[in-house]
Amino acid sequence: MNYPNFTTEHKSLMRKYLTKDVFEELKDKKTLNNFTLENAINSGVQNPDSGIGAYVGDQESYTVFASLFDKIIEDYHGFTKDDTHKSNLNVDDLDAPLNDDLDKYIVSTRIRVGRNLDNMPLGTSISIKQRAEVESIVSNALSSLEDDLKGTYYSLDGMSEEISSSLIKDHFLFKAGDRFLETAGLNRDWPKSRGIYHNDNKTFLVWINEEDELRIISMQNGGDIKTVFARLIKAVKELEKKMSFSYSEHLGYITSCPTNLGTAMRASVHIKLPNLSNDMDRFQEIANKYFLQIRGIDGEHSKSVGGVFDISNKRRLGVTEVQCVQDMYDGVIALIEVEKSL
Ligand code: ADP
Ligand code: CIR
Repeated sequence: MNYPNFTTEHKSLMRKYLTKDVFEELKDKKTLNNFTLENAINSGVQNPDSGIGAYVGDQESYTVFASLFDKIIEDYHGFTKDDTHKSNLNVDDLDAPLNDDLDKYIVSTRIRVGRNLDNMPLGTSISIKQRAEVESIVSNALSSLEDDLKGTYYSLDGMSEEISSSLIKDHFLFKAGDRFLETAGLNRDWPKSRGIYHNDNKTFLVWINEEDELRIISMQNGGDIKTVFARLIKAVKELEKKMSFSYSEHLGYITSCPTNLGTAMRASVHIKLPNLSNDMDRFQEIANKYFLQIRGIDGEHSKSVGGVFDISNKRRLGVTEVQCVQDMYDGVIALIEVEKSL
């Protein structure tokens, strides 16, 4: 493999930190699952507009390709090799009272965590047989959940176009054919062993075998962030009793994209900010101050529609789950104040 042909269009963190020296050091290395540097950077090489541009194949990749991933991790999360990750899933430590403004401006709230099974390669290098094993372990565990977490698993293989499009449109299901995931090897054998579990009112959902083996999701209309967080914690604790997740003392929960390490948590709101949308510089300045990321409303790399944005915590590693939600809450309160003044 030769050093990639980067152009001025390539803006990712991978492109920034894959110097010729780092490339020479890593180009012939591979993990026990045969994951190579070429596999790790393909998504960022093929998609110049990537923000990050790299995925790992397994937990070992974070050590084998450390000269690249340590720098990406430090840049994105502000987390260094000597830092340690901490967890806090106590909902009572969250200071997020509900008020009328939150319900007025927030359309819906969603909190998700990513998880991958211990002793299993990640989706980027998993075999068709192992992927089916993941689907079976996770869907069996889900079928034993009770009360408000009780639901049904729907396989994507055989799901009608009509049902999948409506689930995607209503923000419940991941979309097919994402070009970043495609070039990362995450869409191999599509749609085999992919699916979605949800309870009747779609406030608790689990995606199986998308970017991570599990995405555990709690969501509902309106701005009651604490209730959404409490439901997510309950679900995560129930699932932990039934399976073991890939975890490292240093990096927290192991995920295929380095942006999701640590808590693997993204707490987001869809929020109406039509005035602020006319001053994107100011909007971005507030987002930076509160460690927020701004996305459009149809998922990552999508656009805002009608002045509604997806606002979420940016940091996930080296901060606790409570802090991730607190970042989002504090930032949203600040955004609403500015929106009202405009
Ligand atoms: P993630 O990595 O968190 O799964 P995406 O940005 O790809 O991120 O979003 C996945 C789906 O979740 C998309 O359909 C998106 O519109 C939806 N979504 C994200 N946040 C919210 C929210 N607060 N309310 C409703 N839907 C949401
Ligand atoms: C990119 O580099 O822009 C994509 N690979 C997405 C990176 C962060 N998002 C994610 O993990 N979902």
